[in-house]
Amino acid sequence: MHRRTRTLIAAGAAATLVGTVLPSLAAQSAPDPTGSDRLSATAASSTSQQAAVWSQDFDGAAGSAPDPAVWNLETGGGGWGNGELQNYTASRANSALDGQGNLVVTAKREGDGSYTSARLTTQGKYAAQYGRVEARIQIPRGQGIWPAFWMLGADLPSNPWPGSGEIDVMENVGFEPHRVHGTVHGPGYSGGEGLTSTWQHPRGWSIADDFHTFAVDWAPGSITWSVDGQVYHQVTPASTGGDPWVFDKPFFIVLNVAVGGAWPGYPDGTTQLPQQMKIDYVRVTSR
Ligand SMILES: [Ca+2]
Repeated sequence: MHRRTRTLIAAGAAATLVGTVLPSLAAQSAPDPTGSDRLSATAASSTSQQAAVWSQDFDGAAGSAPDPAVWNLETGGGGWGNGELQNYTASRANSALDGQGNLVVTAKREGDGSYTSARLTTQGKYAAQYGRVEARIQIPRGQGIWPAFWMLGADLPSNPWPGSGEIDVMENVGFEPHRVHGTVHGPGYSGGEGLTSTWQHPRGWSIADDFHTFAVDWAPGSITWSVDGQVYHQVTPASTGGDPWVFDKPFFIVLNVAVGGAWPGYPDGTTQLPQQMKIDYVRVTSR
């Protein structure tokens, strides 16, 4: 979510990473022209062998709060470093269980023209290190809408960002309805210099049309991104160009829907509000 200097370089960055990162993936499936399918099968089979070590399923009464023992609601406005418009609140109008097993984050336009939304973190309450970190989410849609499922180094704030590191499991910007982005940021590769790649819906459909499972498989010295089991991005210490690898330590989880910002741009006449991000579960599993 930290994109202060972000410009539209995702395609170029992704092309660079194809050259530097994906050979290791290709090597695993080189004899098979449908290599991505084989990687998907590998990811799926490994999932069945994993045990849930931490899971948030959001079962509860409609209108109830996400478990305060697990989730902080960060509040306030001020742009959040990215020129964002929303004011994050702790109101059930912006974050609540729906009674059908989902946490719903709602971005709204208020009567005075301002925007409200919610940003949940597990900082100080839960942090993961390694394993599969995944969430099943139906994202919102629309110009200027920026949903994200991501992680920040648990040594914040004593170790300031970007030294603390950031793992963006899933980000979508509304002007790209059929794409999501997976990225890491760290010292020397923050802002627009993040190590990023893009997953595109195989049929070109809007990601927001249905639930999808967004995941990273995180191991010492590697992070691998997938959507619905389809692997599309991997980073290792060799990916940083000599900058420090800061991902062998605990990270806490963040879920939010931003409205506006330098990267997604701003709502326009096509943007329909309110918009909802529905999270069926957030789960961390290990072998
Ligand atoms: Ca659920």
